[in-house]
Amino acid sequence: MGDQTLKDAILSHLKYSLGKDADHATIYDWRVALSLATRDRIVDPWFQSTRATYRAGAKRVYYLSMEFLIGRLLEDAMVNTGILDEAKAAFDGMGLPFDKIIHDEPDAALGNGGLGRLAACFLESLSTLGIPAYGYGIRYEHGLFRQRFDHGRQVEEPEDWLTQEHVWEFERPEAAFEIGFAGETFENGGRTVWRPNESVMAQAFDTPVIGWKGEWANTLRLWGALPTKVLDLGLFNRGDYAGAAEPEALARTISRVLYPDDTTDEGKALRLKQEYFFTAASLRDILRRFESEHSDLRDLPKKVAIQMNDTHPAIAGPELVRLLHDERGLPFADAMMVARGCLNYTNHTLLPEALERWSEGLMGHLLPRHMRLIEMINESHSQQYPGVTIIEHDQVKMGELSFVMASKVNGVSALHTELMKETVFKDLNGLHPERIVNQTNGVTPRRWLKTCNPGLAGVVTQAIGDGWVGDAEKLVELEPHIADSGFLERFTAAKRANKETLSNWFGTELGVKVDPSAMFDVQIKRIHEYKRQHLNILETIALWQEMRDNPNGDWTPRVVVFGGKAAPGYHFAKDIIYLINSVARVVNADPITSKLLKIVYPPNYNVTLAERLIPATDLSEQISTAGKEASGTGNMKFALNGAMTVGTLDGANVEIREHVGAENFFLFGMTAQEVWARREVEDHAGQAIAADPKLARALDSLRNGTFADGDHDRFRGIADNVSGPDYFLVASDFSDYWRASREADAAFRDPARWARMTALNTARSGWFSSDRTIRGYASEIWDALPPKPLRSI
Ligand code: 26M
Repeated sequence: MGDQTLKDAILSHLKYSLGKDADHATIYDWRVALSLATRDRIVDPWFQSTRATYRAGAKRVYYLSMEFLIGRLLEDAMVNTGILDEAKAAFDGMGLPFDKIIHDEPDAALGNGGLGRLAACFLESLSTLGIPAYGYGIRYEHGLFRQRFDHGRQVEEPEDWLTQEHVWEFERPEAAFEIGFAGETFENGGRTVWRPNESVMAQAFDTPVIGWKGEWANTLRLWGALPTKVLDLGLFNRGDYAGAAEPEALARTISRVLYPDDTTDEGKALRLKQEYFFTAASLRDILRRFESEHSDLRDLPKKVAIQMNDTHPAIAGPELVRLLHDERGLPFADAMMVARGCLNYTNHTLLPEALERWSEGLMGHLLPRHMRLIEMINESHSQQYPGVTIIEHDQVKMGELSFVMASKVNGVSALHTELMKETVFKDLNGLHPERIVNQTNGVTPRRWLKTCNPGLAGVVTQAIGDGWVGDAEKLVELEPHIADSGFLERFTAAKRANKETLSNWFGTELGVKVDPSAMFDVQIKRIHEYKRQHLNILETIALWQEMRDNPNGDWTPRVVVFGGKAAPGYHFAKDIIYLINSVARVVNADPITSKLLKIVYPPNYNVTLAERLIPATDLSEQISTAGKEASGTGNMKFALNGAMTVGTLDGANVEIREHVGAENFFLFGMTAQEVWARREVEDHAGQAIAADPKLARALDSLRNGTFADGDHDRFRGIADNVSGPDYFLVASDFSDYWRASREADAAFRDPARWARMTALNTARSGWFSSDRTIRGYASEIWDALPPKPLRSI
């Protein structure tokens, strides 16, 4: 390989890896050849990283997560290895469509939303910082479902990213562990032995994750489930072909599909099996690696830091105790100490319906030894610290279990961490006041500015050089340039170009014509009542109604964009989707407002679509009921890309506003404390509706068939909810939201002011880099350092 040009490497892969002649190669062939040539540039730094870690005897970080929402990998890998321009030139030179080749890559949707995308950003930052780390998860055959709209209603279709070969991974047949379930336990020579009666193989698939400037690469190791015995030949020979294939089918269901629910805990047996499957395989791999280098298990916490991404891998606590105590003979108390010394837990939500609980019955059946160990952990904890229990109403509370088994427990924004201390973990925090720490989330500026927004990134680099890519806090160096009208013009022109590209895409892909000079107002995230997409659409309806009353008024034209999926069983969220699409159909066909308002809802929101929408956004909608959104990370991506935010004091919005300045943020709504007080007010929704005729009229339109093609009952559920219980206080926050939105309109009509404010958002968002977040985890939670200083940072 060595001195081979990239173009030669691509052609050679096309010929020798794909067996294709350049004259007959398809877009797919070119994409795979380019990916393999790029991958070749990653393998050497990957090996060197492994060797450097081994030589230094460095501590390793293990990030255990049910989800890694990695999206596409090719463009990001080319950017980080610095070959993007050369690759583009090679394809331009051959007369081949580079963009089309890049966009041929499937989007790996191995996650639901924020939690999974955070894990992906963290892996990239760990590599950028040169911290030895492994991500451990599940190699789902089917990622998050594909969303399609049928007459405005969400329809789910299976996603099948693995039908094409996944070019980034290396299969590791030799790295496999047998994982057991159920069965019984017995005593043997003073030790407890678990004899499972069901088992599957966990086999490793490794994907290298390359950091900025291509100097360091860590590993994402995903486990696929395989049968322990391929075929029951006895059954087969007797002609029972279905029975013979059963072990295989059973085993493969474990890594078959990602659960598509990002809040409600359904308590399904297969989900618990998935959790134990990947956690147990990962821990065995971690111990194997440790034992190949060290002999004293008590040193484990010096060499191993394990991060549990939410409670999904919480079984790591009892499993590690089992491996140390039952299988390796450490006394129980010592095994507990060692396990706790390694483990840490991140909490991502305060919503009670999302806190995982497993029934003792199911846990006792699938994991009998673990159930017993959980009882022992509970007893030993409550002996020392009476007043808290891990087991309640015949259920194991996974949050409490994780807390008790962790050295550090962290929240994901300053507000969320404080609320954790006051609510879900109030009692445990009282007993262990030093355990809860905050690590405000972040996003990688490589993918979320440099790669997805090359136009704006170029403007930034022209002004301050490219040091910001590896050190995003350097973006503050943009501030002096904001006085320069030439800089502001280039900044605005980059945004404008992105809006034109997106407008064309809306036209060709969705058949909606929008004006790129309008304000692009975007809300993209999972559909949830607490995120309040229904507040947004109600305000949009009210705006449309006001515009129709006075079409010659001084309006700021808007394109209101929504993106997001609803969990298949979440009926209220699906009604919100249907409402948005129904309103869009009516509004977009209205000749009176056609120059003033459009509503666009592209289906199948995913990482790739986010990369398209965020660079073209003027106004970012972050409007959750205060106290409910743990952090948000989309909010950071928008600010970084020069969008203004209209938002509540929730999650990381609070810190974004502090960083960019209150005058550069459209704040509205109640605080978390005011939300709690407001819920106690009798008929709070009725009062708010009575006080705001615009809200009353918008709600009426949901009941009078305006958007329902004569079906007057179609949106009654949403209207009644907002008028009645309104737990998420849509009605009570409506008037202030309207006010803030009109302030945004006014600011947008002053282009010089808008340009300044948006440029300040970019300049002051560097703190929200996941590099900063990972440095925080490394020093306050993991005690992990890079084994060698990297040249670039
Ligand atoms: C649980 C049980 C069964 C099936 C699925 C789940 C489950 C899956 C994902 C539950 C929650 C899941 O994710 C929650 C999540 O994404 N939380 C978000 O985390 C982000 C990163 O910290 C925050 O920015 C968001 O505010 C928070 O909502």
